[in-house]
Amino acid sequence: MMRRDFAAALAVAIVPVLAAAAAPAAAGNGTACANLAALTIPNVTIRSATTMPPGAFTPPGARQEMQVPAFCRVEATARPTSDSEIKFEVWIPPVDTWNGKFQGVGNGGYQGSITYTAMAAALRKGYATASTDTGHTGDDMKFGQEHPEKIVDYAHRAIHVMTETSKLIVRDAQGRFADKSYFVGCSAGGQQALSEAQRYPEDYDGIVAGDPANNRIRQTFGFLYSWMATHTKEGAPIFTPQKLALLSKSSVEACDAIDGLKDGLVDDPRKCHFDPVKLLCKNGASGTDEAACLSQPQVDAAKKMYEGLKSPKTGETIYTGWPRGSEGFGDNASQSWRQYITDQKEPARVDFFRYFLFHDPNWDYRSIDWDRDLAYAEQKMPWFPSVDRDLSGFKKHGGKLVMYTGWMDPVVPPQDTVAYYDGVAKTMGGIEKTREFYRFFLAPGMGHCAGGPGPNTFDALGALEQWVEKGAAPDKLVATHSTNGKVDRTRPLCVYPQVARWKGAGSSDEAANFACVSDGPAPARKTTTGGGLKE
Ligand SMILES: [Ca+2]
Repeated sequence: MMRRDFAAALAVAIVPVLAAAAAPAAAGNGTACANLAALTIPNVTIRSATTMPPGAFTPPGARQEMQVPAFCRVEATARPTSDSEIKFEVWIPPVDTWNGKFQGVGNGGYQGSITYTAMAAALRKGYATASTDTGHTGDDMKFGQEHPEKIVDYAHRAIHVMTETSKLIVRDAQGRFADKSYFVGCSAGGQQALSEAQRYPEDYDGIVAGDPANNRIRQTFGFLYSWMATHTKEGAPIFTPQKLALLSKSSVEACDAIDGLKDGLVDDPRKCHFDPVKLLCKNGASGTDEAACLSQPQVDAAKKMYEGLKSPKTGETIYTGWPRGSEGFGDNASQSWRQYITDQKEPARVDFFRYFLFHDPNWDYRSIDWDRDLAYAEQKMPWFPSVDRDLSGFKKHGGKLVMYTGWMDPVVPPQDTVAYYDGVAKTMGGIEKTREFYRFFLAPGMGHCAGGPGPNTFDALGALEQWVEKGAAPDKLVATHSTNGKVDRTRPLCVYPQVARWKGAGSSDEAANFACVSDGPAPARKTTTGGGLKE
């Protein structure tokens, strides 16, 4: 329904734009930057089009400047509905430094702002690039109150409208359409990436989805449950950061060797069943011991966090728990349960319930009925998450999708990302057929989108481009880990469900000494009864 409206809008949009581009300029030439402001695109206002010199650029609202090459900066606002106010920018390199490609970049959290740093990175590599504020300002959710269309803009429409319109603007500026279009995003950007593949399969030729927060309704329920599990009835946090770090350290120590290599990394935390009761403080513990042990409420809270949210009615999992190792593996709040769970004064994203779902700013999270309210949310807002397992539109378009996630992600549990991929494989005719267009890479010891003790820096877009442009599908991504800016470990991230195994000789800090192999009870292959994947 909505998709068809957009197709119609695009058909209308192309006509005047192409006419404008073809008329005064010589064939093959683009429109001068400043003249792009005169473009007429239905439901879009071009606010400015400015030639920017190379050098320092300070994004609106930022304190720090960035270094950028010369580009044409287009600021625009799209209003696909009367309630919409989707701001976006398109940055276009001069035609002689353009790599011929378009890159849409994603957002983080509920971030109502343009992702300038990602745009600058894309521009430096020669891409024309675009980013949107997703239709609202600021990282809180009050914008949704009385503005249902703005929630839809945030959920999936803004990225699509940005993409569709930016392609036209780039075409005008350069005198031709981009050869290939890519989308790159992590976290909320990963959700946007999967949303594009699911809802608007023709927007992009290649998509990178990192640590995708695509199961957004259930993740929000998971945040609420996790907050209640890790706080007292009075709302005091049960864990200190030190206890979270103790849990991470103890989990990894207990499970490091399961994968056959003692390297400080747990290849697959689903195989780790470390019981936090082993850290329970003994009676009469000294002060020193107390720092290295857990109280009973802490043990109980950790167990709930690992187990995740289960339906009180049926016992079935509503949202998976967080993996062992993700509790507190780094000094930053984002490298632990702190940022989204234990440091929060109230459950993270509780405003989803207040402003998006129940339209009641006074809604009390203690009143949650997990089964009833989940059913209501999923029935009322099926367009909010991006959990459609049928990617046949994207496959038919010839699109390629590279997804990655960190096995220590404390924000989006990697088990949920695995479950989504397995679900797609089941829907799309098995894992082999799915791998023809959609590949998944899990990074042991990596946190949310970046960081962590495991190798966590890799070129997913580069691998995707080889696939899209040369037909070379990636079997692995070589990842690096750095300390103080110096690479001290490299390791292949293998295409799921393969894992990296040390060959038994040479340094275990060098990727060349690892092979990608099938591991343990591999997902069920085709059987004579036509089985496919197990859930
Ligand atoms: Ca290990």
